[in-house]
Amino acid sequence: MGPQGRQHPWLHPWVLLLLLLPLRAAAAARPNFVLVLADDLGYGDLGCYGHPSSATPNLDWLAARGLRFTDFYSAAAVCSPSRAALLTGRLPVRSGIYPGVFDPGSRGGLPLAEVTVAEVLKAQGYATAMVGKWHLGYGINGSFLPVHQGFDHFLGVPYSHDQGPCQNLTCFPPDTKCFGTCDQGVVPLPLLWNLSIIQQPVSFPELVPLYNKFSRDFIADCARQRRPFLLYYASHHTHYPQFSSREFAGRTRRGPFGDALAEFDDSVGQLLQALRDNGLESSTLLFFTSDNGPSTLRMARGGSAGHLRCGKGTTYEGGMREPAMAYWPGRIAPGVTHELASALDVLPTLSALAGAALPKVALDGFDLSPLLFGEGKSPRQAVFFYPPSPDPLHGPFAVRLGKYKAHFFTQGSFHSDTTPDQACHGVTPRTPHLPPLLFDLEADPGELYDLLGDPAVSPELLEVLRDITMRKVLLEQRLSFGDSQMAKGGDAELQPCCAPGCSPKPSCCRCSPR
Ligand code: CSN
Ligand code: MG
Repeated sequence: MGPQGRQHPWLHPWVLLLLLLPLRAAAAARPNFVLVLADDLGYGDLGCYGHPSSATPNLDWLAARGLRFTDFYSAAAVCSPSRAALLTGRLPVRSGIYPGVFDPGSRGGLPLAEVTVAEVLKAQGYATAMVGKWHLGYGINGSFLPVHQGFDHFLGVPYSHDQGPCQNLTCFPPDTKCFGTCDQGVVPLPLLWNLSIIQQPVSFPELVPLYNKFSRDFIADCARQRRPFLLYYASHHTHYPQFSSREFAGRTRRGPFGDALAEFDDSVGQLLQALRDNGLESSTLLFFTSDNGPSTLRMARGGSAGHLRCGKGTTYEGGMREPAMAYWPGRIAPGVTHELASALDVLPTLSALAGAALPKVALDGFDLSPLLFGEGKSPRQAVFFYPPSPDPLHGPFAVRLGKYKAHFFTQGSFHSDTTPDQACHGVTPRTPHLPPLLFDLEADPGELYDLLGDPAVSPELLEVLRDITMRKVLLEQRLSFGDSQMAKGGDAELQPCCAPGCSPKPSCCRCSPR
């Protein structure tokens, strides 16, 4: 042995490198997640889903390089329950997110006992952030806000931007008239940073650039810290009343809806660029979808369900079938899938990819990773369609199994007014169907031709009907409704106000930016 003694063999640089390799592999096995949600964007609204005049170059780019879903469903036809399901992997009736949506002064919210995907990932060491529209409750002192549901950071508005006085929603150009009814007699819309109101009313034409900067900074911070992350970007676009920043107003062929959509699309482009700039594109799964179908009530300023029937608020396809894409270069091959999938599958899928155990509660979602990676079919065989005002007596209004969908009840919704089909409209009450209406969604995606309307029903179709009915009964047997959070009602005192003691309320709740 020489005078300096020999280096311990484990300290040899090559050995160290070999020891570190598995760590790097483990890091690669824990991808980042960017979850992008559009609001009230219909199945037919994007260029890549066939819209003739939308300008969606970034989403179309994603569609060409990622996996595009043709048969992806939200779990509800309105906002709050759809978002609850996306974050928890549970049918919203289980969590009590019914009927309808949360109001600015709602007492209820997504129960804190529910486990969100942010909580699952945070427990795995992920950094978590949410930007945009929450709509899962505010509560006393903001007790239902995202920072209490697993998100380390939140910049956003706690509910829909029509749930405040429209005249304060300074659209761009500034003299743009609001289209549709906004809620009067409630507080102006607040912008929150974690638990603090930093602006009230929100300046919507300046909001999206703030969201994009927040997102870029979060991504860069995580990259610097080499921490895996979840970013949930829930855009207000393309919900009514449409707004957009100066850069986008009046810039598209499709009018205000098209401008709002173009600004949303640009945000997606900025998220992609931020991933690229930080060298994270190949270690990040970006998933995009929408919360529910188009608000056709808003006519040309609402979205489009394409050739699907009806829209928002209904259990027809237009209410709940959504555009969706998964992008992860090098891992997810570009293509189109016709396999069944649901927003309910997001939590189980992300949990599996992060190596996290599933929450020990009844889940309604499946791990889609074999489908994403081209290793197999979707584990999902059925989709259940609960209406915006569900109850245990009526159960799911419709069930899809494979390519067949049976409607046991149908009901119109005012959100789907102005479509040519009166079955979609708010005037059409809940209507039972016995036998159910049965559609072949591959031959007839528009749900126009009831297969059981034909007197000569084949034994095969009767078998399909039996199978669907059995699955419906089985679900109903094992599903219990959570206590309705909306039944807790509201209290004007709970509406977020940046100047709590001010008068006269609610209009005095106004504060300038930081
Ligand atoms: S939603 O839209 O929040 O995107 O579902 O802004 O169902 O009574 C829905 N609603 C206001 C809304 C009210 C909304 C309702
Ligand atoms: Mg919505």
